[in-house]
Amino acid sequence: MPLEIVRNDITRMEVDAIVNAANNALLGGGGVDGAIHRAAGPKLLEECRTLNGCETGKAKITKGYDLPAKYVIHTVGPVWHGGGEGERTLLSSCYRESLALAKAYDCETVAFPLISSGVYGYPKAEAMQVAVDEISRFLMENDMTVYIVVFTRDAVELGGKLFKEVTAYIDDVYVADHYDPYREAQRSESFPAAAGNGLFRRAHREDTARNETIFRQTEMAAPKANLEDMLSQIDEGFSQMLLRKIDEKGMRDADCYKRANVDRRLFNKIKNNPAYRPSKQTALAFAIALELPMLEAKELLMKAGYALSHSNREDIVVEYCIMTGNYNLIEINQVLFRLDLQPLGY
Ligand code: AR6
Repeated sequence: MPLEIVRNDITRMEVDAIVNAANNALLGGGGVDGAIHRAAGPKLLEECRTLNGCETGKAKITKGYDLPAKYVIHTVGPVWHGGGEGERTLLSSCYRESLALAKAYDCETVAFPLISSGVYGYPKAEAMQVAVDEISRFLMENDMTVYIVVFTRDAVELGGKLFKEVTAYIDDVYVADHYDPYREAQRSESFPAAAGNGLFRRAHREDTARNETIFRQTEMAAPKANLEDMLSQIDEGFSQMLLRKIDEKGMRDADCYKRANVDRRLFNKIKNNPAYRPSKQTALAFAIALELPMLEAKELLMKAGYALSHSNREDIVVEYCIMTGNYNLIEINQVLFRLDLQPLGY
């Protein structure tokens, strides 16, 4: 997946390059800087001494030494002074400069911590927004897998308006869907005085009888099915519907798969194989990228053999976003991440 938010210790990331939130001297420090130097071993400091420091907003690269990563990209984030001293511009520049270096060194996978969001005091939710904006912009033009790595305790502080709305919606849907009148009636059997108790049981018996009659009538009315005929009338598949929708929207393939946070290889697999069955996360990601209204989103999902269900919290999040017209996949993934749910993409 081109952009992924993960919860991990960045020193354990098996990627081509990890990014260090360093200081101007580039001679080590606390936080993620200290952790990277400890894990890389003393040779990292030796190489850093040859770099003559680094300006705020810029980046320099070294080898990774004992780290699983081949390179460390050292960037210096701004100290937070309330937001009025160009902090956002400087922080954006850290991501841009680091990504440009990663590209120049042919890195295919890069992991960032939330630069400036520790000792330097940049509010975490805002630091995350800058990271997401800059990385997404870069990924629109480049093929790379970029991870934003956050510690568990960081994640708790990553708030946001959409997150609050979605959690409220999940609560509502859960309350509505888990209110079962029959179970309520059974529960209230131990309270003979409860009104309506017998009514529920009778309604249940009547419903069951009615359903059985409808089932028998449908069975009798159905013409004799012929399997061969049915197979010859197979519907448009996921891949076909996806390509048709891309055309109808006047999008380029790349616009669509990049918006879906799906990489080019997977998109080509889907494109070249009409019978390809993507994962549910991929199918949903394309529904979001295409900005499909609810019915069409459900149809696309169905083509891949899936449905949206209220017993699934991921589905409720996506449903809420489609209903409210929020088709920003990265934002949706941030909410899914905070809720410990699987992100969209693949
Ligand atoms: N993996 C991933 N994230 C981490 C890790 C880790 N191992 N350790 C910390 N973080 P900070 P800054 C998170 O303070 O704000 C140093 O002393 C952390 O929770 O490391 O840019 C430098 O030498 C936070 O969200 O960097 C500088 O003097 C984020 O990484 C100064 O701190 C960044 O926190 C730089 O401050």
